[in-house]
Amino acid sequence: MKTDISEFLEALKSRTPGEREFHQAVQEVIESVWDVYQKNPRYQKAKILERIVEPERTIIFRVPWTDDRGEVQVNRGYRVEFNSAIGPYKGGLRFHPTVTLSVLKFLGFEQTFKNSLTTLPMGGGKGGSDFSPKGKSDNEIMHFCQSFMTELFRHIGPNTDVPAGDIGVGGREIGFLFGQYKRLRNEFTGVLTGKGLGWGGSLIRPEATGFGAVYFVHHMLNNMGKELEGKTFSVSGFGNVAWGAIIKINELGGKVVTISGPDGYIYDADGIKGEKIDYLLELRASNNDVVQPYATEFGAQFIPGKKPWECPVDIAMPCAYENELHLEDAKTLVSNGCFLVAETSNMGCTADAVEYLIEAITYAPGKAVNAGGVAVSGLEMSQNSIRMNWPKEEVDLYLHRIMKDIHETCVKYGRKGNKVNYVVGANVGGFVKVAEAMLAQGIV
Ligand code: 2IT
Repeated sequence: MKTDISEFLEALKSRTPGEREFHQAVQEVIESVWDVYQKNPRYQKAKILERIVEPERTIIFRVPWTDDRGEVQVNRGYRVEFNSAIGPYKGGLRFHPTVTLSVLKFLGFEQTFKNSLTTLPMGGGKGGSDFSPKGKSDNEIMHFCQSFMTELFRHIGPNTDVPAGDIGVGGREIGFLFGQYKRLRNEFTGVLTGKGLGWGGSLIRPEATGFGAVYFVHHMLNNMGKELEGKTFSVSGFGNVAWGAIIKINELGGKVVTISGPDGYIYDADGIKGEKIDYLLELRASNNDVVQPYATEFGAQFIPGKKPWECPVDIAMPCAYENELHLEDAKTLVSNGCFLVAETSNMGCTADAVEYLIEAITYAPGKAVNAGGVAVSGLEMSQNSIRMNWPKEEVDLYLHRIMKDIHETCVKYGRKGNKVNYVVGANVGGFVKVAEAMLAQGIV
């Protein structure tokens, strides 16, 4: 069996040389679904796996713009329309200097299974640019967004492809992108999610990824006969996802002692709570991408150049970037008493860290844990379609129900003795629905 998997992966690698992140994401899914695939000749005959790893369409384009000094800048824009078997392509846009085709293919591939898990009708896609918002003025960000949309608008639409935010793309960027789309199309539609509340956005969308992740952790803990209350958490990052998670952990009686940035991490023994949480929004809006100022503001410890995984906690939630938690970090966490890692960033743990964590403690992958973000994007699409805004309580209820359903799906497909393998559960659960839809729709 192993040889077949490695043959498949070798073939993929030779067709997509150098796409390291994409290979990593595919390998994890293929290893999880291989048994199901082997037992299902219908899937094999229709070459579901061969087709599912090939994006339906990849768009790459030039994004020229002029900075505040009048100098011409050139970035590269992308949209990877990965899979539309169960709905329009759906997934975020990432603006960050590390963006490459490989990164967006891994994200679009993951998004396909994540969106399937949400139970909502959304296909998978991802896009973005190597543009760095760091140190840019609002005016420069607007000009960049307008130029980016001047090409992207012809490829997307409310029933075709619905982008949203990701790293470097928040409410401000979605506003600029939406404005330009509307101007070019002369159409006010739900083509993007994460919009402002007064113009088609959904309540809870900014908090949704973090809230959903904590709901998921709550169900994991319940399944182990444990409670969230009184547990200590380490969180990485300080952006939208970390912020939402920290709010909800506090609400449910947990304590968060770390956040991090590219410059190092903060250790706050008293817990990140109250006005300290609001301060994260200020940090993010400053466009500086550093966490050190938090230490000065609140007299907490700042540990430069390090990641927060060396702190003793009960639960770790990586909320920043792919491959931010390595095998050594995982071992340190476990030896300091950590019993649960809920990956909240997309592919936040390296493959060897995942392998270790599954055996050593309880681990759940990003595509299950962080699906609340795109789930509420799906709810924003529903509200736009019926031209309604649901109250906060209603959106939150849906979100909680969806996260509970995803947890149940993981348990259904991933139960192994008295443990749950959440990687197998999430991958198989997400895969089967997409595979069945692809089968029903013929060779397309
Ligand atoms: O990784 C993700 O799921 C997102 N960035 C959110 C995507 C979305 O369409 O809301």
